Amino acid sequence: MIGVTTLDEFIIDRQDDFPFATGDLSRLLRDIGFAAKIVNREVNKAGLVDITGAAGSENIQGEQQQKLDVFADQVFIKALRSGGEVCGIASEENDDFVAFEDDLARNGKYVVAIDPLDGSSNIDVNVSIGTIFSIYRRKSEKGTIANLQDFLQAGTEQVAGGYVLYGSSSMLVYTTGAGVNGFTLDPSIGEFCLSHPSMKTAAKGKIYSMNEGNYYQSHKGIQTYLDNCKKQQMTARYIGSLVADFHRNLIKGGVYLYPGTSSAPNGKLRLLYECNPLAFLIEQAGGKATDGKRRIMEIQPSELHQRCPYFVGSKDMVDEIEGLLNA
Ligand code: AHM
Ligand code: MG
Repeated sequence: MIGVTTLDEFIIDRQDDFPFATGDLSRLLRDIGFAAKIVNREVNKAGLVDITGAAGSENIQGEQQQKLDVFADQVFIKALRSGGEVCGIASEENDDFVAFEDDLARNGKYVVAIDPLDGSSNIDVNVSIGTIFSIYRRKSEKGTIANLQDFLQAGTEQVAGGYVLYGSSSMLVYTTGAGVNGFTLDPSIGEFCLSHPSMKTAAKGKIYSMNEGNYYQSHKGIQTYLDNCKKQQMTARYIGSLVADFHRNLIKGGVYLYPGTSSAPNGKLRLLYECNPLAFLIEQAGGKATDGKRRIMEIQPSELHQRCPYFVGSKDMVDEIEGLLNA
């Protein structure tokens, strides 16, 4: 298309970045882009139809209602199952991973960890929400059924990571380890179009994002950091949707904090499908992600839904937090 690069065109052009690529990863990324458009369509009409009701309840026509996050989960599973590149998917929505057993999918090279619709408390109130995804090469033999070890890989093993933001406009942002690129959905043509090439984040920004309701439950170092932010008249911004908070800070410069608290020492966020993909993106954009002690991407997971404290964003700001936590 003249003057516009669509996500699909961009992915195909970039396939040459991987010398032995067969196109499977490209197809997989395109499947995610396609599923995201379907989820986006439903998110945009969430207030119009009865889809935001509680899962399991019935609407006025006596039809089973589906919560939007359950719907999103099913859309991604369906798109990835039928694509043939993926042998299994771990999702925030399901206690266990889903292994695809049909012949086509068993031969898939990749596994995906995904939070299909993050920001659940914002779904019903028309505030931005997102999808976060992480792609790994499987460890198990092709042709077999995916197993837990395929998913319990450190973030450094990711072949791609990204998110979709369903906001005032919708965007898909991803990395395959060769920089970060952002695409905005043009609803008139139904395509994600390259709008934010080679995204970089500032070494230091003015924004800090934390649920400060947790202030008194947080480590002294975090309290000191927040006090310092206020003394320096920095800007507090917290949407409560990780993707939206992360996206804003990536563009403007800033830091997002979800520390461990006295009642939840590992914080709230999940390593596999929330922390790792965004850590991959921020590092590719020049920033940093840590749990206060360790580089997020080097943590060896032992459980699918493992949580970890999370500090992500502009490098100097994350360094300062790490310093205070370890003083
Ligand atoms: P969810 O997966 O249940 O939606 O929870 C994750 C969300 C993040 O998007 C957000 O940053 C965080 O939880 C907000 O938590 P809190 O309400 O404790 O501030
Ligand atoms: Mg989530």
